[in-house]
Order: sequence, then C-alpha cells, then structure tokens
Amino acid sequence: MTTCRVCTGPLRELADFGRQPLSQAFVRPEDLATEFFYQLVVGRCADCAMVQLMQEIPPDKMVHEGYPYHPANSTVMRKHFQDTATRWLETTLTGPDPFAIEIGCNDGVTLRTLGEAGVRHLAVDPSGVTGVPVHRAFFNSESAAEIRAEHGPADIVYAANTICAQPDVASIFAGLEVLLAPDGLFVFEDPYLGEMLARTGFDQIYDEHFYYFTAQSVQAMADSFGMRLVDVERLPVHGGQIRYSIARRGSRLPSVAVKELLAEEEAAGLADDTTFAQFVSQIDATKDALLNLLTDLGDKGHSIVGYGATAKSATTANYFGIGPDLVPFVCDSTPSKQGTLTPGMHIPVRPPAEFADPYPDYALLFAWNHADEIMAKEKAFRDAGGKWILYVPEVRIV
Ligand code: JHZ
Ligand code: ZN
Repeated sequence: MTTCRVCTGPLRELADFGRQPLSQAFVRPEDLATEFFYQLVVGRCADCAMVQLMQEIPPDKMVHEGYPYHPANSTVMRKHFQDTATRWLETTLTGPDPFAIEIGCNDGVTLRTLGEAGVRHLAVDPSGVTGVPVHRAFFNSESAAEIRAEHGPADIVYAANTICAQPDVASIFAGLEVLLAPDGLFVFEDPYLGEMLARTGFDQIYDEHFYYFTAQSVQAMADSFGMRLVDVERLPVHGGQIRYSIARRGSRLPSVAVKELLAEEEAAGLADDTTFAQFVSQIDATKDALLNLLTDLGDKGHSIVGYGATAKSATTANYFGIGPDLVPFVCDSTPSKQGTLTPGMHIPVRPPAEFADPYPDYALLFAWNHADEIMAKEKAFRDAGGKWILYVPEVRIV
C-alpha cells in the first residue's frame, strides 16, 4: 500500500520490522503449519502526517470470537475505565437522559459503570461481550443509523484501543455524522507516537495498531472529516496514551491543551523523518543489549522466564529473535493463551502458578506497561532473590 488510509496522500516508508505473525494468534502445536505472516512496515503520509502500517491485514483474520484481550483482569485498567465513566457522570453526561456508546468495549467496564448510575448505554462490537447491551456490528453509518432510530443521538461515543486498529476511519466518521448529538463528543484513546519515540516504546508497533497517532495527525484527520479536535489528555496507561476529544465543527472551541501539545510536537520534530530514524536506531540498540544480556545470563547458567504473553511481545520476540532457546516459557494469566505457543517464535505459554515452581533467577517482563501491578503481585519472587528484566525505555535489571 502506498497511499494514506485517511487522506489518500503519498506514504513514505519509515521502518521495516520484517516478517511478523499476527500478534494475538497464539498457536496450538497442531496448527503451526497454517500460521499467517505479513510484513510489518511503518510509513508516514506526506500530506497529513499520519503514521500507519503499509500493509493492511485482512479483517477476517483479526476479529474473532474468543479474542484473548481482557483488560478487566488488570486492577489498574479496571480502575482506569471506572474513573473514566465516573468523570463523565460529573461532566459530559449531565444533561437530561444522556446516552453513551462505546465502540469495541474492553470487557464493558466503562459502560457498566455508567449503567450503574442510570445512564443509557450501548456497546457496538462485532464480537460482543457479556454484561452490557451490545449492538453486534462494526461501527459505521449503517449501524449508527439503526442505533439512532432506536435510541436517539449519542452524547458521547467512546473508544479505547480501538480506533488505531481501524484502517477504515472514514466509516467511523460516517457513523459519527449520523449518530453524534449536535454538541456530542467522540472520545478515543490509543498509544501516543510522541511517547513511543520518547521512551523507545517500539513494541506498540504490531498488526492491530494500524495508526500511530499524534495531535497533529488526529487534528488533520478530524478536519478532513468535517469535525474538530477540541481536547487532548495524556494517560499513563499502556506506556503512554493520548485521549482525543473530537466534536462537530462549530460546537466547541479547542482547549489550551490542544495548542500546547501541537507546539510540543513541533518543537520535538515529531513529524521529521530524522526523529523517526533516531527511534529506529534506539530500537536496534535495545535489541543488541537485550540479546547480549539474555545470552550472557543463559551462558552463566541462570534461568530466565518470560512474564506476560502480550500482543506487544510478538514484535519484541520476532524482531529481536527471542525464542524458547533464550526464554523457555512465558507465564500469562489469560486462560485461553495458556497451553499455546506464542505467535512466530513459539515460546510455550503457561499459567502464572508455574512461575513459582520454582522461581527462575530472572523474569523478562514482556508486560512492562503493567510493571507496578505485576511486581506487586509477584513480590515473593523478588523476596526469593529473583530479578526483573525490563527493556522499555532501555534494557535494565531491577
Ligand atoms: P497488555 C492488547 O495488547 C491488544 P497487549 C490491543 N491491541 C491493545 O492495544 C492493548 O491490549 C490495549 C497478562 N497479565 O494489557 C495478561 C498477567 O499475566 O499489555 C495479558 O496477556 N498478569 C487491544 O496484549 C498481558 O499480560 C497480570 O497481572 O500488549 C497484558 O497485556 C497482568 C496485569 C497481565 O496488552
Ligand atoms: Zn494522509
């Protein structure tokens, strides 16, 4: 693909991370022969500055029943979504009989919290979740029209870790045009390219993350669909995200935070190719340092186990070449991942109970974004003399 998925401008290649498996295609040993691979190449649009993948994965390969991501299993993420809902109850959703939509619904935590406060709510998700009402469809003008006919306009349309995964953003904006109330807000949060570059958070780059947003590119995207970026907010989750608020043109003025972030991005040269080239050389430095460390520890006879079979770690393991020879297994709390092999590098996934049976000397924390929560939960590992290996923002032992 050589044209921008948002504005059809020309795409220029920024980095090639090679042949990669789908990040959440955990494989059963008997299915290894049918594993799907694609080329993970990132480019930037010369016109609107949107950073995006240069190859689109066929959607039927990506969305499926039993999708193994369950944010509600993290106490930090559960609180994050509950707090989000609670804040809206005090701000955006104070009118008479408000109505909230979530596109893709992250175990339904946000909507359930709104529902408990008596707010009408609906998830729009093709695979569906339990516990909240779901309109089983992709969010587009068709499903938006059906929802509007049944429930009326939406005061808020929210999406977390979802919009960056939708190459066809035009269909999302077409749905918003139909469904959003005149002064309604479209609020979405995704990994922030500025934070990825600042912290060498390279492993946010994988198949499901099609777009790598900045305030500049989101503003251009909103403008091109006749809407306006009116607020930005930094979020600490998942290694640094931005929550963007978009409104119908003329309904709200952009906040000071939008102007400040745009100026910050300009000063940091976020849209410059040299800045991205620097990011790529930092990634390669991380790769060398981590491979040296793991090899060295292994040579000295130390045991190493992986922790957190994240989607992100597909990029780390496959781009760096970390397989069962360096990390014999990885522990993960997600039942559907246990007993499988990680995509591409085929490291066996086991339940966290096996972490202590016996404790390894070192644990490679693939779920580095949940470091505080996991280290607190696994305090006994450290007490027993175990050490964590982290690699974002740089390789270190803690
Ligand atoms: P976590 C997924 O990415 C995919 P992943 C998706 N594209 C996305 O953007 C983010 O989520 C939001 C395990 N774990 O959250 C559970 C423990 O074992 O970093 C998960 O498999 N013990 C939608 O997969 C993994 O780690 C624990 O205590 O990179 C964490 O995955 C905790 C807290 C997690 O997202
Ligand atoms: Zn573009």
